[in-house]
Parts: sequence; structure tokens; C-alpha cells
Amino acid sequence: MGHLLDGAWTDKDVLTENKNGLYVKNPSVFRNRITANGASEFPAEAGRYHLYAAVSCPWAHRTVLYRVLKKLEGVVTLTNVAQTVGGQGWTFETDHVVPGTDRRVKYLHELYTIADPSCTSRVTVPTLWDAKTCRVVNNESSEIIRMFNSEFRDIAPPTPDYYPEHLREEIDATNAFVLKGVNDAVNGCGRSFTQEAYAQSFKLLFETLDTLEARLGKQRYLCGAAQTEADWRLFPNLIRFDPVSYIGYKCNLRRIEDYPNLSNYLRDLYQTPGIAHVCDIEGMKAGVFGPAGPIKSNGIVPLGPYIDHMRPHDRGRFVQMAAE
Ligand SMILES: N[C@@H](CCC(=O)N[C@@H](CS)C(=O)NCC(=O)O)C(=O)O
Repeated sequence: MGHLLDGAWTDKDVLTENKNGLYVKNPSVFRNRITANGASEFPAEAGRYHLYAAVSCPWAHRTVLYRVLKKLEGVVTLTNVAQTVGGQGWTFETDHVVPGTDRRVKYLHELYTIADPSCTSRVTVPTLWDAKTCRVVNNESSEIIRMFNSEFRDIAPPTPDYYPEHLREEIDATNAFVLKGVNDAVNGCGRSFTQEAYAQSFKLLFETLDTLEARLGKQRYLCGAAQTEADWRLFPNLIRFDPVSYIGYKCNLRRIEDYPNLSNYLRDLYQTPGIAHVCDIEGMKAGVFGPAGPIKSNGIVPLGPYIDHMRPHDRGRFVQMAAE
């Protein structure tokens, strides 16, 4: 994908390869914070913020999941963008009026230059937009989900805290392990520039999945008996694994379906109220394998696999064990 250079769109891709041929992501540029108590220039307010996501993107998926988990659907509005052949990065499916303006735009990058006319940045999802100041608040998923978790607490209905004080150290450590061994390793498999870099990512990915499989043999969720941020940062990669990453990104040593604990755990998370509605697996496949997607397959989208994520899971056994 191209990027913005001094406020103008260029189709030239920026360097995303390290010296060993491994695909690396550039850091996100917009890092402002929404705060509950108005301590920042972005106070939590209903109807003020707009989230841009894409069904195919696992990083954006985190924020869409949190919008459901934290009951923010009536507070933060959402638009999904997609890639199109010959387009300029993330594109609106229909003409889009930028919240807080009367500007009609076709591409997500146009918002970045409304916010900053000389912006130099990749244009990524998720992007969180402020309709009041007409600025991009933040385009880093790990920070957006933290804001969603805690900063809208006075506005939204009560929901669980997915980053509780007493588990923060464990959640942070798990996130770091999963980021390297799953979130980034899947991309390393799919987008490496050398066989060696691919092989390294592949080895790391399946070693990490083996470790997670063992951990989930002892407890219901990654950090104990309750769902935490660590689970929801892993989930987008698990739900995409068999239909997208196994085939498209060559992560094909084992499927998630081949791991008893990971597959039951995936179903457990999927069956959390509201989550299935924001897991458009056919849309994920279309975004990756379709004509404008990153995997070149003549635009042909694989039909399988068929996985019923609503079939029963066995994770209730940990609840029973705790009660005994
Ligand atoms: N660190 C970012 C990464 C987001 C990201 O890489 N999004 C991809 C889609 S899966 C994207 O928009 N890529 C466009 C580009 O890099 O130009 C986050 O977690 O929010």
C-alpha cells in the first residue's frame, strides 16, 4: 500500500523489510488519548468519536471487538473501509461525509490531511477520528482498546474491566509474548522477503501456539478464570487462522482446529454475546484473497473451510473444577 508524503498520496510503498528480510511494521503516528475526566484535549463524550476499521484487518478487529465488549455501539460510531483495485489505500465503499465537516471523501487518507495538511504517514486501520476538532486521535489499536476499556466508563453501560490492576503485569507479559509469537509472526510468515525469514517466523509461531495450547490446558483464559485484554488481542489472529493465515500466509503446520484447547477456547470467545456478529469470516477472506487484497490469487477467494464456531466448547470444565 502507498502512503502520505507531505500531505500527498504516493503509491510508492515505504520500506517494511529489515536486514534479514523480515516484514516489519512502522510505528503508528497519531498517539493522542481520550480521557474520562477531561484531563486531555479529547474528553470522553458520546457521539464525538468515529472509528474506522476494515473487516480484513486483525489489528482493527481488536477495536471493533472492544466496541461490542464495552457496549460502546451507541457512543462511538463505526465505518468499515476496504481496498479497491487501483485505489489509494483504504477506500470508502460509498461517498463518505467526514464527521464534523461537510467534506465528502473517497479515501481514508483524506481524513489524515484534513487533520494535518502536510501529514507524512502510512494510512492505517484502525483510525479513531474526533468530529469536534477534526483530528485523528489515535491510529494504534493497542492504545485505542485501552481507552475503550476505561475512559468511557461514565457514559457507557457497566461492563467488565479487561485490564484490571491486579493482572496488569501478567496481561502485559502475555501481550508481549503473543505480539511477537502470533500477531507479528503470522505477518512474518505471510509477508517475509526471504525463505529464511519465513522459516524463522513459522517456527516461532508454532512454538508459541504450542505454549498457549499447554497454558489453556490449565485455565479457561490466558490470564486465569476471566477474559482479559490478552485474550482479545489473540482472538483476531485465531479466528482468521484456518480460513486465511493457514492457506494465504503459509502458516500451515497445523490448523487451530487441530489444537484441542485452542479450538475450544476460540469457540468460547466467539460465543461471548455480540462477538459472532462482528466476525465476518467471508468478509475477512474476501479482503485478503479478493482482487485488491495482499494475496495474489487472481482474485479467487477460497471457499472453505467450513467451521462451526457455535458448536459446544468444553471450557466450562474450568468453572466446574473451581466449584469443586
Ligand atoms: N500498529 C498498528 C498496525 C495497524 C495495521 O498495520 N493495519 C494495516 C491493515 S491490517 C494497515 O492499515 N495497513 C496499511 C499500511 O500499512 O499502509 C495497530 O495495531 O493499530
